[in-house]
Amino acid sequence: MHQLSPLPYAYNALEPFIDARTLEIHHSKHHQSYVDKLNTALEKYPELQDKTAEELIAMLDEIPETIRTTVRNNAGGHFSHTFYWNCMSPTAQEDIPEELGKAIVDDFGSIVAFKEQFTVAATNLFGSGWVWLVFDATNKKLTITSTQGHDNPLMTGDTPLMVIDIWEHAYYLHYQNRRAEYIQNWWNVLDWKVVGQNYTEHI
Ligand code: MN3
Repeated sequence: MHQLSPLPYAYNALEPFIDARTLEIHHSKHHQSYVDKLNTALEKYPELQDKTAEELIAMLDEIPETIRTTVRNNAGGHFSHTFYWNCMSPTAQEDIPEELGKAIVDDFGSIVAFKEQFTVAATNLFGSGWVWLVFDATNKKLTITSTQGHDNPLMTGDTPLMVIDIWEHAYYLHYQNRRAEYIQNWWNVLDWKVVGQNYTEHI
C-alpha cells in the first residue's frame, strides 16, 4: 500500500508565499487522492503492490492495459508531488551550491538567464502540468522541461532536479488567475540546497 507522507514542514510554514489553506488542501486532499486511486488500481494486482511509484512509472509498458493510464496518472501524481514538497522549505537556502551553479552557468549562460527561462516556461505552460529542471542523461546537460498532467522526467529517463507544480490547485485559492505572481513568489521557498543534492547524487 502506498501512503501519503506528512509534509516536512507545517502547512503554514511557507507563508506568505504559499498559504496554509492551499498547502493543506493540496497535500491532504489532492495528493491523498492520487495515493488512494493508485492503491485502488493495484488492488487486483498483488505482484505490483510492492513497487514504488518510481518503479511503476519506469515499467509502465508492463502494467496491464486496464490500469495503465490510472497508474501513469496517479503514480505520477504521487511521485511528482512528493518531489515538489521536498524542493520547498521554510528555511530555503538561496545560495546555489557551487557545483550546480557552475553547471547552470555552463548550460544556460548565467543564473539570471536560467531563472528567466524557467519562469517563462512555467508562465507559458498550457493547461495543467509541471516545469522541471532535469539532468538530461543523453546529452549530459541541464535542461528545462515541461510535462502535461502528472507525466514526469522519469518517463524519458531524465533525472529531475527541481519542479514547480503548475496545476491551478497549487495556487488558485490565494493567487486566483495570477499564475505569474505564484511563480515569482515560489522562488522564495525553493531550497537550492536540495536541488544541489539532487544534482550531485545523480552526476
Ligand atoms: Mn498538485
